[in-house]
Amino acid sequence: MVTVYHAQHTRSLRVLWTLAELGVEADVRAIPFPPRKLKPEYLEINPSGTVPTMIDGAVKLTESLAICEYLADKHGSRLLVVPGDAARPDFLQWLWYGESTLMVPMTMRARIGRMGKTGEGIDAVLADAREALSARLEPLERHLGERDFVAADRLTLADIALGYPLYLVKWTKIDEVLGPNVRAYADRLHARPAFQRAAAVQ
Ligand SMILES: N[C@@H](CCC(=O)N[C@@H](CS)C(=O)NCC(=O)O)C(=O)O
Repeated sequence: MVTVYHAQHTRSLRVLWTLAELGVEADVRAIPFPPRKLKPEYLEINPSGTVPTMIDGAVKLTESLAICEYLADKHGSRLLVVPGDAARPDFLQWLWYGESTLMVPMTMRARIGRMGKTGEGIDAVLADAREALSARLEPLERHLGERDFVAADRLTLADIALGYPLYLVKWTKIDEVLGPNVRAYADRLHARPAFQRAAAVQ
């Protein structure tokens, strides 16, 4: 059984969601966030102090999407879109979009928010990050159109990658950045029983 270090509302949610979609059990170890400050022993497991970490025998991974891909691969799942499939370019685009393009402004807001500082400079950075996020959601809004999923007409890891920043948008109450297609898409993803089970793990 794989071990997953998890903190609620962090990217380890993607891993628990993937496991739930796969119907695979894991030994989930909940840790306080941020472990760098609240659980220094965790640095022996993952010196960067980031969450998640997954251990499977001799394999240790600390990138959420690498872990999801490893698990989907291990369990032969259709959450992946394999090379050669016509949907592969869309899959790659949105898989990476979720962690890189969307998470950059989202993380900026989350980190600053967590520091609890206020002031004109802080407000300007938060507003700029929100503006960037709003612009970065526009290509997704257009891509979704009538689609239910971003690639291959089924749930893939690309949706799980995107579903996390969209969850943070709702959790941090900046839903006004969501256009109608992205909002409906996020609601569909977050209504999935597997997502709800994962999000409830504390
Ligand atoms: N790209 C990594 C980022 C991991 C990451 O930064 N996780 C955040 C939580 S969502 C974290 O642990 N931050 C703690 C810190 O930076 O001290 C991934 O996808 O797993």
